[in-house]
Amino acid sequence: MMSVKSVSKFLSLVLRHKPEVAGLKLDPHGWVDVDKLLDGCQKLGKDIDMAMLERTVVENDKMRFTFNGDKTKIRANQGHSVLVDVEPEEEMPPLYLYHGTLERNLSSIKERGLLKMNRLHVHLSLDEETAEKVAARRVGASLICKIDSGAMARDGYKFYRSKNGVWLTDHVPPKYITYLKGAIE
Ligand code: HQG
Repeated sequence: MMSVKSVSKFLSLVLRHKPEVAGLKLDPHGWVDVDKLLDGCQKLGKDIDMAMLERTVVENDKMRFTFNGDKTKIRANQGHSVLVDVEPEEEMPPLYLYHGTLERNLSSIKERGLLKMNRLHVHLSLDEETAEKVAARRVGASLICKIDSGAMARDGYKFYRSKNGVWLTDHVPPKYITYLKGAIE
């Protein structure tokens, strides 16, 4: 029996980045049919049934996935590299947001700001602690960027909030960033 965590990892791969590994295509809003997903999992020898999908949606630590109303479709709430519109709400951000990264990215971020890289948005955290956790996913000294999101909003930059509360934007230019940890001038 797979753990909720390993099912979540596999769903992140399929529902955000590589639906083709399970023989699937995301619809324009990122949904896939639950039946087709379960079929695809079976074909890959993954022991995932509807009960396990339900547990993964409910118990997932970051609420990464959502069912539609009658649970015939499922999608990831954010984090995609596949071009879909999961309809995050445009919202006024708090005065500051945070982004956890590695110190080795400092000079590039100072030059170019925060870029989306492979994903559809730059992902920002509500607090420093969450940003630390994001940074800690990778090996190396961490760097926390403090974003003057209030100033960005006043300057016309748009912010979105995903269904699971992650703040998203398209680009953070260097002038809105201060560096809280690991910053070496
Ligand atoms: C970095 C996880 C050099 C950026 C997390 C990051 C998050 C630059 C990496 C979510 C740069 C991209 C997203 C620049 C950005 N020069 N490096 N100019 N601009 N970068 O994984 O924010 O568990 O696409 O700092 O918790 O790390 O998957 O983004 O290090 O919420 O749900 O380029 O993924 O959530 O990496 O993570 P990623 P991220 P889940």
